[in-house]
Amino acid sequence: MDLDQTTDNQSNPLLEDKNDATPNIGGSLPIIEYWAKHTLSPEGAKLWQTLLHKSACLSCAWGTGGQKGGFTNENGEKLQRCMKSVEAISAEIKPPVPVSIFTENTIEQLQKLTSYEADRLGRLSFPMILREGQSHYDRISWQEIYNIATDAFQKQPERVASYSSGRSSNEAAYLLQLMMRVLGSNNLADCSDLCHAPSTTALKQMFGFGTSMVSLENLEKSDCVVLIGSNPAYNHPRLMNELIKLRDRGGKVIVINPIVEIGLVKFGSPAFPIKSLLTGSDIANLYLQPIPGSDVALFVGIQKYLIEQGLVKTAYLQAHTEGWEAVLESATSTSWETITNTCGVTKSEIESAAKVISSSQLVVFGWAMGVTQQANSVDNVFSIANTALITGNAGKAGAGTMPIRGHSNVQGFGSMGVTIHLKKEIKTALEKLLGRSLELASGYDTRKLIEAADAGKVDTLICLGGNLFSANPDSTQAKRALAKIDTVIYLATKPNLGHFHGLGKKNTIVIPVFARFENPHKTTSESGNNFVRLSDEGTTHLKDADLISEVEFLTQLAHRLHGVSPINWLKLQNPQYVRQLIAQTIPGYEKIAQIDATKEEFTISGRIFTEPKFPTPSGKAIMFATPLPDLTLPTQEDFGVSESVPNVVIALITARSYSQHNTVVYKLHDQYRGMPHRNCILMNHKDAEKANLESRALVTVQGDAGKLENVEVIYGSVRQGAALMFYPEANAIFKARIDVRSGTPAFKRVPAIVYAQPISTL
Ligand SMILES: Nc1nc2c(c(=O)[nH]1)N[C@H]1C(S)=C(S)[C@@H](COP(=O)(O)OP(=O)(O)OC[C@H]3O[C@@H](n4cnc5c(=O)[nH]c(N)nc54)[C@H](O)[C@@H]3O)O[C@H]1N2
Ligand SMILES: Nc1nc2c(c(=O)[nH]1)N[C@H]1C(S)=C(S)[C@@H](COP(=O)(O)OP(=O)(O)OC[C@H]3O[C@@H](n4cnc5c(=O)[nH]c(N)nc54)[C@H](O)[C@@H]3O)O[C@H]1N2
Ligand code: SF4
Ligand SMILES: [Mo]
Repeated sequence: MDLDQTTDNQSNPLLEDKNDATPNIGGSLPIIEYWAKHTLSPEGAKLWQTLLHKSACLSCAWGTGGQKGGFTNENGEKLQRCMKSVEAISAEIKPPVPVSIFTENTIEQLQKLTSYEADRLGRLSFPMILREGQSHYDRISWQEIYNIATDAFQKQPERVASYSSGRSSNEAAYLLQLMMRVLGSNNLADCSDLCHAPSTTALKQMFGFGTSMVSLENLEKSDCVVLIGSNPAYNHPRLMNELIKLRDRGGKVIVINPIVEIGLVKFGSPAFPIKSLLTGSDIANLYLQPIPGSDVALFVGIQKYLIEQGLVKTAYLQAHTEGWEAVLESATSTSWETITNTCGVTKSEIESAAKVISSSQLVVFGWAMGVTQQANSVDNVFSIANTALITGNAGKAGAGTMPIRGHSNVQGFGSMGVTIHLKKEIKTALEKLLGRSLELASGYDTRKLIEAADAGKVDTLICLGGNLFSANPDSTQAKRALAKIDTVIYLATKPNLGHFHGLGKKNTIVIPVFARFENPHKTTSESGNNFVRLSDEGTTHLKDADLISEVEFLTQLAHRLHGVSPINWLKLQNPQYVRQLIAQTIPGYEKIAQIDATKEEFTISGRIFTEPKFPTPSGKAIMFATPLPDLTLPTQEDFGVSESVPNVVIALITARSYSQHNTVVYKLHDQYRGMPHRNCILMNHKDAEKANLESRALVTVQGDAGKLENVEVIYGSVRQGAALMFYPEANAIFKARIDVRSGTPAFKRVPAIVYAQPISTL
């Protein structure tokens, strides 16, 4: 939909299908109401103190805070702190979970809690254990934890594993992988396996490195942003400020998303209180709604139009890329009919997008989970980057490929070597450090870890943050798999459903840790824009609590496992020394060696590309042709649903509501999509009518692993054939279908059947 052709957004045809409960603008007043409510509440003083503390924002990887102060970004711009960061802090400054919650409730009772209820219990404040055959979590001493953990890790290296989530520090991440690798284990599963692994996989092959090539400074030079499968109005709110500024300087925004996300049409940003906050700023010039999972077809279509019109930058391709002929050939030989049938976007809309891209000077291609959580996700990323290269938009300031990363330090985990695909340079550096060669097996990523555990091949698991149980597809399998692991150790700030459902066979230990702004020492983290921030030491509001820093726990455990040579782990309790090791062994991180003295935050060297010379063997970008996906959905029969039941089979998108952070739910409703509670399905009214379903009808949504009942139908601006439900609840109903090259599940295209709730169960 070309929004430049519509003058009045109230009658914007894109919004025709939206329900009455949905506002006409994203962001805006509810943000201010939220700020006011929380900053003026009894927790307000602590909230302000934390917001002003010199530490990196906890929430998303766009990154802000650090040494420049709570509200300033790396370019020195002020007012750069969004409501999501308040939401995240507010969750961490809650009082401790009362001891009685654990003494008075059996594990079965705790299992009845929802994600929302579990988080609202408060902060974890003492270590505890659930032993085999016991009904309650009991407090445990540190001595006993270390005894159990030391025994548990003295197993064959391939039978121990770790999982991590990107909120912990670089220092903790580095220690985790070092401890595991000294053990001889390469089983370093990480939440990025469920997230941007396809971006890393594809970009490494194409450009020789796997992160964004665009800095914030360079983004501010671009005159067009193509935003694919990303909803920054919810998940990276400050990116919205960049889009508003881009529109102000006459640039264009193309949004590619099966759902009309209201904030991507119009967004009211508090960073611009006068011109934007109340009235909203226009965001998308062009809004394309492909069938979920079909982005490759859309991008091949864009390429085909550019070829047909002679708009391909052939000289650039010849000079700076390899494999371009096959990519052009493949787009040429794919028919328009195949392209438009696969993606469900008209040829004229594809042409509009191609015209905007080719007539812009500096185009940034940004994407998130709509692209990566697909069965052909690596091809998705290839097709986007191919388009960037065909138009000469890689390797110059103001243009390029920009995966929009998730957790606030998820990218740092990858840099620190928390991955089963350890870079050769890091391996060599670690070998030098250890004075011996590292024999590393192929290792378990997150899905392989669940499969291996389910097959009884894992004895011990340490989870540095996160919620492995809720984050995975097929909750029944995840629970069963974890229950086959003898010892599961969780390090966490808050209780979550993983601690109640993801239970080990013999021992489940929950260790309470300091949040980023509470650690007794400085830590660092890395944003999606490759900027390293330093967080100062702090204190916790939890009086008399028995918390530990992640760095201390990992070094204590590693010391017990590995002794003092060749690494003196106890010395590494001071993270300054960890930073010295990072500087020696992690490419691009050399400057971290001085950060304690200089406090100088920095952009990692060798990542931001302003010239089309890439770290591949030939110095050229390598292009890959991308086959179109087969998106056939199963039939009613495949789901075993009787023909007499009116139904509709849809491609279900499982995504985030406005108020949740990953598996943790902060508020039950989603005001911007008009969804009043978590058990809703957002559908196109035409699909609902096919199954005789009125708005607000109660339905069953069934996948290949289970069903959710009493789900309320909400009509919304979703393209036909697609629907949306919230994660993690939806993980109960489908099995993992993964992209084989990256291991990432297709969370954004879950085949499901929707039918009216049988009267007897109402
Ligand atoms: N407040 C908040 N911030 C967060 C998070 C959070 O939970 N809450 N999580 C963090 C993390 S770990 C991550 S990974 C990011 C996630 O950030 P996002 O990727 O923005 O989040 P999602 O809600 O999973 O999905 C994004 C969009 O993909 C679209 N989509 C679905 N299928 C397709 C498709 O086939 N093609 C296209 N083009 N689009 C599609 C959906 O309609 C949705 O708008 O956010 C990070 N920031
Ligand atoms: N269906 C579906 N499933 C998905 C997705 C989807 O879009 N759809 N998205 C996937 C994505 S992108 C991701 S990234 C994963 C997220 O999966 P995870 O990263 O595993 O889960 P989170 O919900 O982010 O983890 C939250 C927990 O982290 C702990 N925590 C918070 N801060 C800290 C800290 O500083 N230290 C420690 N040690 N613990 C801390 C708290 O106990 C909190 O309860 O889920 C994936 N699963
Ligand atoms: S955009 Fe992300 S990093 Fe920036 S303040 Fe908001 S949550 Fe924090
Ligand atoms: Mo993520």
